[in-house]
Amino acid sequence: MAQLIYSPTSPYARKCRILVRELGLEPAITETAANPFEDDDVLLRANPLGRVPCLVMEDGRALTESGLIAAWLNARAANPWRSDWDDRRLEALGHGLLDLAVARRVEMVREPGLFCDFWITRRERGILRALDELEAEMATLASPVSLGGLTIAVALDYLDFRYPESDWRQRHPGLESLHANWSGRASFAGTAPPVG
Ligand SMILES: N[C@@H](CCC(=O)N[C@@H](CS)C(=O)NCC(=O)O)C(=O)O
Repeated sequence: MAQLIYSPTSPYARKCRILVRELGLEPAITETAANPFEDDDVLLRANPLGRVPCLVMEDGRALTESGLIAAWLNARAANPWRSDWDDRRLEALGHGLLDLAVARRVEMVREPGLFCDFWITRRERGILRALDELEAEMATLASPVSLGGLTIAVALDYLDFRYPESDWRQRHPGLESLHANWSGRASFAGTAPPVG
């Protein structure tokens, strides 16, 4: 059995957990929860970077990036998702949106006196540009059920989770529809981060 180490609030890990379910790989993958910020032993033994997700393959070697783990899962599926360059391009853009949203939050969890307005504003501008670009790209998304579509939907749901005041839906009807499509899937609902 391979082992997927995750934390329930990590959107990167959530992408991998959704994929496990969508691709019918549950029988081959066990999931182990670990808190990266408590330096859990199980995580540090597998991943010197101390980050989730981490996938330990059957032979004990570990994969440490969500995109790499997703590609590995897809390669093992009986019915893999189509993943051409255009979809990979959108996957990378969605991943970048997620990186900016996570980085902005990291700025906010500092001691109040240590907030850095420069980085917060820079992340916010990047998030807005990425949302506009992704909205324009929705016409090129071949299917919502793709690595690109999934990554973008996870990033949008992370905005709702960490920034409930965010009005990203207002000027982005295509993204709203992608998010609504994913919200109706059991894999997405079953991996939602805990509230509170
Ligand atoms: N580029 C990585 C990012 C993973 C990541 O930053 N995970 C966060 C949780 S959302 C983490 O484990 N952070 C702990 C730390 O940075 O020390 C990926 O795509 O898997």
